[in-house]
Amino acid sequence: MRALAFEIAASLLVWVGSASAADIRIREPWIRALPGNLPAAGYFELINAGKSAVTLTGAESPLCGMLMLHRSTTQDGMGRMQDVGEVTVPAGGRIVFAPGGFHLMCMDPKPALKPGGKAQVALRFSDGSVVAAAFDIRNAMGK
Ligand SMILES: [Cu+2]
Repeated sequence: MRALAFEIAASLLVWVGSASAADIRIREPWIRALPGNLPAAGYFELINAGKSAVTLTGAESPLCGMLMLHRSTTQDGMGRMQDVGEVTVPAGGRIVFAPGGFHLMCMDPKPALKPGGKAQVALRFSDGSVVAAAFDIRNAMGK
């Protein structure tokens, strides 16, 4: 009886304490391909339908040499980008990755990153889960 109570308590702990990939939704993912070898910025909406916070810690794509988490800011009228190590989405919350703010930065894009195609992206979270999304590849105008 005592063991059973412990098991119930333990499973409850797991249920409350961990977010799962099933709670994470990616809406309208797209990436802006630029001419030449210029870095391409990826945008989407990250929705956490779960009961605990989730933290995005990184991303990768076969079409990018490296995929980084960036945030654009304006300082003294100058646009800047900074690396952000991670982005936390509160329980039931959402974070919008959009021009002028958070974005994925695709460094060293591969030739296959061309408007009209799709880029497979894996988003990694701090609990070890990975969420895959197919990003629409748009042109410099975002079309
Ligand atoms: Cu950037």
